[in-house]
Amino acid sequence: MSTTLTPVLTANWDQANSFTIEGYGPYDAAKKALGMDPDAVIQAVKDSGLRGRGGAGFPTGMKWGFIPQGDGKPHYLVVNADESEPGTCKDIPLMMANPHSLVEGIIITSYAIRANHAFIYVRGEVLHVIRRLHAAVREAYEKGYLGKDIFGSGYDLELVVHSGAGAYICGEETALLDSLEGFRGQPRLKPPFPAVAGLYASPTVVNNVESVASVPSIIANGADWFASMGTEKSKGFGIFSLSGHVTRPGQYEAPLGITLRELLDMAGGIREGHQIKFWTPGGSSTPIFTDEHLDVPLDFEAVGAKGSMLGTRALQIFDETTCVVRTVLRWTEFYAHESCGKCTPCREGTYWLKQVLKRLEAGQGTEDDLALITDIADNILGRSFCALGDGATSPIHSSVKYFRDEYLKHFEVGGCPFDRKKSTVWG
Ligand code: L3W
Ligand code: SF4
Repeated sequence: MSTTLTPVLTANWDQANSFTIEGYGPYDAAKKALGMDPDAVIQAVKDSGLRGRGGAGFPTGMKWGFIPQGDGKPHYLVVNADESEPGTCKDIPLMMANPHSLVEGIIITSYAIRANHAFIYVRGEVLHVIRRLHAAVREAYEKGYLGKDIFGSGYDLELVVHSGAGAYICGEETALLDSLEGFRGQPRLKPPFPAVAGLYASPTVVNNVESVASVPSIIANGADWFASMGTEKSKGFGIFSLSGHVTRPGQYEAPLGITLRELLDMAGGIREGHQIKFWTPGGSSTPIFTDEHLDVPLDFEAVGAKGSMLGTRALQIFDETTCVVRTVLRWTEFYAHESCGKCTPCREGTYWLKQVLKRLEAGQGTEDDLALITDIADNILGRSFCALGDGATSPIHSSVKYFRDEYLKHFEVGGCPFDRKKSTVWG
């Protein structure tokens, strides 16, 4: 199955010096882009079909094209490196092993949108990543790839690495902008979208790390090269993060549209002697799938058609030893803790979901509690101010849909029917 792998972002991860500028090589793609008209750079990214790799899949070139031109305002690029979705673990290894693909992508993106200031907003807990980014940015300045008159093109760019303070909500793009401005991170009303009024009320592109890091390869190899991979509407490649009950968990870079069955072939399958029970296609905010979804192409459309979301391709895989109720409780505790408190459905709803799920998991619930968690989730979904609230309902609705009997079993036996020692996931 290794023929299906597309090593681009991960190509040099095994090299000892992959994170240095020497290991990465000269910024030829940036040099090429700075010799092009900025609009031609935007058009190349539009033609490639690249869609945002942060979860929503919004067309990247189209987002860049929203930045008004000749408006007299400063423009900004902000890279969302606040990766914290449960299960999502692709941007951090990418920044550790290949930070220069991100820095080079930032130069190209900033040039295209006519920005002279860019920021990497990185989550505050990952000190090792922050240090690595600072080192990479320093190297790029020393080479003259950042700063004044880059490659003699007359184009100037300053790049700042800014660390957050560890709130999941700051991965929501407008809360991130508030935090970057020095305020408490809470989502802003959209519209206006950041492309119109973002950082300091100026036109701002907020892109995910992997989206920006993919840009140099598009400029170097051409839009057609990128568009030749993937599916009709989900072009190119992406990093698929396999975690949980897998023989060889890790990052698998592959064309969009690959299936979990194919990825598992590469990853040595489910741990020996066990079978897959359920999994997330894109982190805990995406409705869970079961063994009946092993052949669903992992692209935005096919996953959506089956009632979930491709999200961040965070494939968390659980075998038959795992209690789905306990797993959903864990995720819900996370959402209740991370809810920013701005709107009532999410602030109150995630708290009540947690309380009722605790009761259900302990075998002290009733069948009415199943209806109750569904009702609470229905009152959060579509009524919350931002995607965090909606995301919190995904595990609830999908687990009740596929594993209703397992919930019932808990109060039939008066406790959790699973032996936790057998599951290596939750301990
Ligand atoms: C200008 C318009 N811009 C949309 C832009 C918008 C944003 C992008 C996508 O949530 C999802 C969420 C998580 N003019 C525009 C426009 N835009 N219309 O397009 O926007 P949106 O609102 O669809 O998504 P979002 O609010 O960015 C992202 C899901 O991803 N997720 C990922 C979570 C993981 C992390 C992490 O760990 N880093 O965030 C997992 O499923 O639930 O649905 O830039 O401005 N007319
Ligand atoms: Fe805050 Fe949750 Fe409301 Fe989002 S949905 S604004 S995280 S309270």
